[in-house]
Amino acid sequence: MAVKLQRPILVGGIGLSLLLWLLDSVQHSVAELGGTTMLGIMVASLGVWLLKRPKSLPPQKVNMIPSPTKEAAEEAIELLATSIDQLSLGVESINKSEKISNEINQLHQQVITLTQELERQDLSIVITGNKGVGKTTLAEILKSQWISKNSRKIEVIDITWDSQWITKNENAQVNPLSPYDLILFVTTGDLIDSEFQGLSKLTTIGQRFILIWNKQDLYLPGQIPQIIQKIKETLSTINSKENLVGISARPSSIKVRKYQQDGTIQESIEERLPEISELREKLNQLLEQEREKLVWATTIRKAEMARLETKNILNKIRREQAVPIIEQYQWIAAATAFANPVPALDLLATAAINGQLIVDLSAIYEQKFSLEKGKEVAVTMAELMLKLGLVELSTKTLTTILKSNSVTFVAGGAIQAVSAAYLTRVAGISLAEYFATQTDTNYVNIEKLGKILQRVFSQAQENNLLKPFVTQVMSHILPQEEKLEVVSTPAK
Ligand SMILES: Nc1nc2c(ncn2[C@@H]2O[C@H](COP(=O)(O)OP(=O)(O)OP(=O)(O)O)[C@@H](O)[C@H]2O)c(=O)[nH]1
Ligand SMILES: [Mg+2]
Repeated sequence: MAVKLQRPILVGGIGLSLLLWLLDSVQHSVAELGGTTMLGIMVASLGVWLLKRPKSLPPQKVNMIPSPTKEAAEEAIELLATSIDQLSLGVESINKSEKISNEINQLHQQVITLTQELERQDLSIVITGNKGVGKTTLAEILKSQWISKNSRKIEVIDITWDSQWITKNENAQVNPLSPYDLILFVTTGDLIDSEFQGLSKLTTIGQRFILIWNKQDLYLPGQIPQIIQKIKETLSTINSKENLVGISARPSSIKVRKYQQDGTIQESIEERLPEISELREKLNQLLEQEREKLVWATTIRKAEMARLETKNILNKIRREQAVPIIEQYQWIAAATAFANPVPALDLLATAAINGQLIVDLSAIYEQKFSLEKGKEVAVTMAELMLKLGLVELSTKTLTTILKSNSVTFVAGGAIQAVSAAYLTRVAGISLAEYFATQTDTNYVNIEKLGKILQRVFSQAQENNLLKPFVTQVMSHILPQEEKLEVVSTPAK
């Protein structure tokens, strides 16, 4: 995957660093600088900022999700209950472990908890943002200056932001921020691309946030309005213009020099108080107007996460049922090809991918293909594997492995047997993975299946599993005496 540069949206990184450095070096002696000098610095820095300012960003397309309702939350809980029922049914026929029984019990309990949570009065807030932006400082200030004065119970925690939560994960709603009602996303003014992508994604999955620009004390007052306007422009592309507030959770102290009447200079350090009034106001307003909606949205996300967990458990159980079936067909394919060697490319059509295997797997995943459909999919898969070059590649690799064992290679049909078994396995595992993600029963998404095939195939190649696999296939098809030789012949 291409690495995305951390491109600042607002201000060129260098320009801003220069500005901050400039500021840092002047702020301690601000008091003694004349008004003209200050003006000069401000004009110069603004110039740097304007010059470095990138052209406006192309508007991002964001799917806005509808405002959460209690009905939507109830529906999400119902959907969860249905999938738990499906899981319970799925394990009825098998000898389920204690672990699975516990997991199912916990899921049932979650349905009850979530239903009660629809009326929840307490609120939870998570502060996130990149390292060092002032998350912990803000959490402390909020606790002492806002939460303690609030009649409601409010929990606040802080977690460092990780953009991989949402970029690496196709189910973006499964992230550590999901269980919280509100996200306070802290930056220090320079909104970088990955932060914006994060906010954009949070919007699409219905996670409410306030973007907090902290450390405003590091900027000159004249710069702040323009920067705010620019961030708001960016936020308006995700309908979140109103979600920006500026604060200084712990402004730096400043050194003040006073000229005494006798001509001496008296220096003192002046501490500045935290400035979070805009945030407090925003939070109060949010609590007053949207508290219930925040709770419903969280309930929806939690129900959705639990539903995905339920699905994962079910798929794990199904997979455990699928593997022995795939293995069974694998040995059949090997034996058939061994007894009846055909050119490698014909393997697929004859033995490797069996329509009946597809029917059996589809039954495990509740997609019940007819034999006719199974055969049709078998042909499609065979064509796909040929097209993707998997047949050629695996034949080559397996031949190399077999050649390192002269005895087995001599045995006619060995390469066909091993290839047939291997391709059956790759096809079977891929299908199982495909079915696991599928809800639509009768349509096969070739593109998606192709991607899974390639992934399963390359995983098997990487994991060094081919050598033991070859040995396993050979021990299944060769008579007893030859088996001994296979084992004892050292690899060349
Ligand atoms: N100038 C200035 N400094 C601040 C402000 N808020 C926090 N800081 C400083 O920024 C530094 C980092 O603050 P933390 O609260 O530890 O930041 P954090 O995001 O929790 O950091 P990590 O946990 O390391 O990711 C500390 O030195 C704070 O004093 C502010 O408003 N202005
Ligand atoms: Mg911290």
